[in-house]
Amino acid sequence: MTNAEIAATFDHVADLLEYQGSNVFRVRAYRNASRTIGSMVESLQTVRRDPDRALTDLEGIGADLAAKIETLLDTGRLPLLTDLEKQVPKVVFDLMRVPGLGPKKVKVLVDALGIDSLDALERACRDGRVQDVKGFGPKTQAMILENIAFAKNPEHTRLLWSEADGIATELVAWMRRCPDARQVEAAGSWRRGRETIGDLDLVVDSDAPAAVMDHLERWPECAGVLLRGDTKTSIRGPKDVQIDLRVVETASFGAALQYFTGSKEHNVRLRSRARERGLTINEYGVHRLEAGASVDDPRTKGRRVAGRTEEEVYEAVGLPWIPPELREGGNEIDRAERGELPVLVEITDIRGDLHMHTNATDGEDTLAEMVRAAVARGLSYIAITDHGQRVTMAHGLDRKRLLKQWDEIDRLNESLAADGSPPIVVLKGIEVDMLEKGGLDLPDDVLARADWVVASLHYGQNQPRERITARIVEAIENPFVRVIGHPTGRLINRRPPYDVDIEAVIEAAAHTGTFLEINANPWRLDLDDKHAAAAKKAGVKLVISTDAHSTRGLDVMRCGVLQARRAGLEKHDVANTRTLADLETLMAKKG
Ligand code: DGT
Ligand code: CA
Ligand code: CA
Ligand code: ZN
Repeated sequence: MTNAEIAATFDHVADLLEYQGSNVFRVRAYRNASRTIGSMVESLQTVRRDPDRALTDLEGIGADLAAKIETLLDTGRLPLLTDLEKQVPKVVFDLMRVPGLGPKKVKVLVDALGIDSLDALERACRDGRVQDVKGFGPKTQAMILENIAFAKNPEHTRLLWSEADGIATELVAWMRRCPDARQVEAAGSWRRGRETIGDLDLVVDSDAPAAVMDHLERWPECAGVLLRGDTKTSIRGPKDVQIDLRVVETASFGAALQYFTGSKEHNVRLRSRARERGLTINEYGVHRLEAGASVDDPRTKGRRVAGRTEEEVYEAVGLPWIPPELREGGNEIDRAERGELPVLVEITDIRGDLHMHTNATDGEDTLAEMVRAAVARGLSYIAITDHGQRVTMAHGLDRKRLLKQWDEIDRLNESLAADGSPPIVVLKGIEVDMLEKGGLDLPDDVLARADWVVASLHYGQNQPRERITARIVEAIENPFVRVIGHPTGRLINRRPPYDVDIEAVIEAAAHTGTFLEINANPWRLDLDDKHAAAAKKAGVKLVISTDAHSTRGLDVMRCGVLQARRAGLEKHDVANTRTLADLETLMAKKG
């Protein structure tokens, strides 16, 4: 069994246990194990076979889970799961794919209405039977109906970029161990950094395509071969993702990488530009057309003028190299031609992280652990932004607990500074909630004492557009609010954004000098690339934040940076690329 399959098995167990109403700690243990295993690059089998290591060294894996992993590796089955599956109706899994329907709600629906399929649930909503179930009501019924349509949309079954990235990293490392492969690169939407990925595309430079394809098929995570030709093959990988491999010779490698990186629209424009110059461009290279040669023949008889590298390909059509994140067929070719491509922000430009949680609210780790992890990641400042009191579910902070946390941060900063220049400065922050009726969940006299205030909207997400927009604009106008957290509230593949007039939000942010967040959590990426580009255009500064709920959560920064790059953001567009002193100068402009 592969890591991905074992992770999925544990997730499955967690769902079933939750459906049955098991102990929350038991459920959480399986979820954490699934997350740990899902984000591992090395295979569990390798760890197990290493005499110097034990499965129990892995975070969240105790003796019981380690034994279950061994059973899965040896037999491919888990008796516990077989038992659970017998006890729980199959329909439960389909229903849980509907945004907002967790194991508990599904159980109520199944028990009360005898729902046996997604279609049956849809009918029950239309007939008005769901609203009569205790705890549901007409609003929930309408929401379920909307979300069934969302769950049925094939767009919403695409992998998150970060999930695809875990697979791509492992795959590329495997292929680079193939003795016949000279160069190996992943291309397609993964390389362009799209928020979701349909399939993975791999380009390999080799003279021995058959050997390279055999090597791919021997990958331990390969779950089946879908098709095989002379120089291309497709397999099924973890999480059912399709992997398309293309093998080319060295002279064509740059052209193939360019072609399979796409996007299709970008390639179409590049091709027509080539034609205007008497050239053809395809996955084999750029060729100068000779009399009698056909544009439509991929191995055209023309003389090859480029193909070895991507730079060469772009140069042949009179352009500088264009970063993959910009290749979406917008105005990137015109900008490249005019020498006006942005110098995109990079992960190494990021100096601070201004949104994170500790175990004072719904985070997993302590203040000290978060600070240590931030130092280890080379950050020079962070803001601790636990939830305000409205978020009761997360044990949000009231005035008293918040001031106590801030005292703790004061002491921490003093001890960090005790030996001269401190490795990091910790800002006293808070993530306040925009209340359903307007206003924030902590008073201004408390916020006035904060170094950094994030305002977010977690409740009343189904309010009408004017209400939601007014709540956010009101928060923007509060003099102490520095940034709006995850401004549209969407969860990719799970929950649509709330109905908000984003243009009005951007305008208010520009007017007041309030920042807007690019939340780097791979489920959020909020603002998205298009909205972030619109914010930049309006003169708004963005803040890329991890919203980490554990030390590991700090690692998603690069997902946010990728979206910022797709938005065309440069270093100066992102507030947290500044030194703390320069950030404070920028903050002083609000008013
Ligand atoms: P995905 O997989 O849906 O997330 O998106 P992509 O962009 O990875 O698309 P995919 O895997 O179908 O193809 C990879 C790249 O190959 C695509 O971005 C551009 C190139 N490509 C594929 N089919 C065509 C085509 O018919 N014409 C052109 N010009 N390029 C193509
Ligand atoms: Ca693809
Ligand atoms: Ca593909
Ligand atoms: Zn947060």
